[in-house]
This record gives sequence, C-alpha cells and structure tokens, in this order.
Amino acid sequence: MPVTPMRTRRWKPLALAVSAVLVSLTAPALTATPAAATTTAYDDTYYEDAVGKTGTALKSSLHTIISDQDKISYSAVWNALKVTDQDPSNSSNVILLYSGVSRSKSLNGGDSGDWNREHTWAKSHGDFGEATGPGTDLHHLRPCDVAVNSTRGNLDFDNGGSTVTNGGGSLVDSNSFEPRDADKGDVARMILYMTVRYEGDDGWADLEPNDSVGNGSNPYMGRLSVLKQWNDEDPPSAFEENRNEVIYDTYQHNRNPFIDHPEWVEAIW
Ligand SMILES: [Ca+2]
Ligand SMILES: [Ca+2]
Repeated sequence: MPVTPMRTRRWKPLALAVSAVLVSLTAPALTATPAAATTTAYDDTYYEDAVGKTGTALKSSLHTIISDQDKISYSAVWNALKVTDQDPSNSSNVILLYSGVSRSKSLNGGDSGDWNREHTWAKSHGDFGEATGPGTDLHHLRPCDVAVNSTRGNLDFDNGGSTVTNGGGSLVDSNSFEPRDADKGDVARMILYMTVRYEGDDGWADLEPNDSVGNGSNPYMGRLSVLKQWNDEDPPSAFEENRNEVIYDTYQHNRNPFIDHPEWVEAIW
C-alpha cells in the first residue's frame, strides 16, 4: 500500500506501520503478508474525542471530527472515483455499485453501457444537487451502471422487490431498492455517514435516517431498521476500507467512522 504524503496524519494504520517494520527486518520483502492484513487494526487518534461515547454525544463528536475536510468539484468526482473504486484485479477498471460489474474506467458517461456517478444518498432527499458539498462527497458517491442507477432513482432502501436487470441480484419495487448482498453494508454505512456529516449547520439540509420509504424530497432516508441489519450482515470489506483510506489520504482528509467502527451504528441508533 503506497504511503501518500498527507496534510495532517492524525490517523495512523498501526498494522501497516508494524508490518512495514517487520518487512524491513525480514528481507526479502516478497514474503510480506498481503496488504489486506493491514485493514483491521489501527490507532484511534483520529477519533480520540469520540471514543467511549454513545448516542447523541457520539454522533455530535463524530460530526465535529468528520466535518474537518476538503471538498472537490462534481467534475473532479469522475477521476476520483477511478481511484477510490478501482478494481483490485484490473487497474483499468472500476467496480460498479449494486451490480458488482468491473467496467473500463474510460466508459464514464451517460450512455447505455457507461458508468456514472451514483449518489447513494439520493440528491433529491434534501435537494442538495451537484454543487460542491454533499452532492460531491466521495463517501457516498460510487460508480454505477447508467441503467441500474436510473432504476434506483431516488428510492429509499428496504428489503424486497423484483430482480433489477443486470443488477447483480439487486431488487426493486415501487417504493424501495435492495442492493445485492455484497453492497448492503456499504450502502448502510454510506447513508449513516451522511446523516452524521450533515447536521444542518453549514448551509445544507440536516440529513437524517428514518424507518420510512417514500421519503421523496424530504432530507430523510429509510429504512433505518433495515440499514442496521445490513450493517451487521455485510461488514466492511478490504475494498471498502481501502476506499475510505484513499478518500482520507488523497481527497477529503476525513473518514467514514462506520467503516472504521461499524459497532458505532448500534451505539448511536
Ligand atoms: Ca460489502
Ligand atoms: Ca444529520
């Protein structure tokens, strides 16, 4: 894993540091363990004001911590997604949300067969659009097949429905969308990140989860009880953890706390 120069390295992947030392002591480096082994243990300096808290106190602390960030433009999101969502098995491709398809980075666009920028927190829920802010926040933006993105639309998330065409097992009905199993936890943690990051104190709507579907343009996303289940059923993967790291190191310099600490979902909700 490359060590990228950072603005302020308050968060340090302890396992990475330890493995680097071990590698230096046990040449040849080719025998080093895979990078995936570095994604579980770390030092919690980034979260030091939040550790030990629960409920609204935890949510408030996390809001303060993760609101210290840089932002990128919507046009810059294209190239950022080519880095954050690169296929680990093919550096020419990105992995698409909901379908799991690996597709050429160069097929970004709006035509059939292209991939585009999915707002996992639908931009109409709170009407934040594509201006720099929640509409360009990489923590919830993912490459997605154009047609699958259109099928998801601005639906809330819930279980059930009929099979989405080329959707990797995702389901849809009249008022909700269910991602394929491997993306369920990712979606839950992205949605809950947005609710903590956006609290109505910076000119954008206060985004909040609720247990409804059909939230329309209200700044809510459901269903919370289902998102909590999905967070449990699909824990953070190496892909998801790497994406969090790249956003922190290279782009926004803030983290999704629920990827680092999925247990904080239960601690707050
Ligand atoms: Ca997953
Ligand atoms: Ca909020």
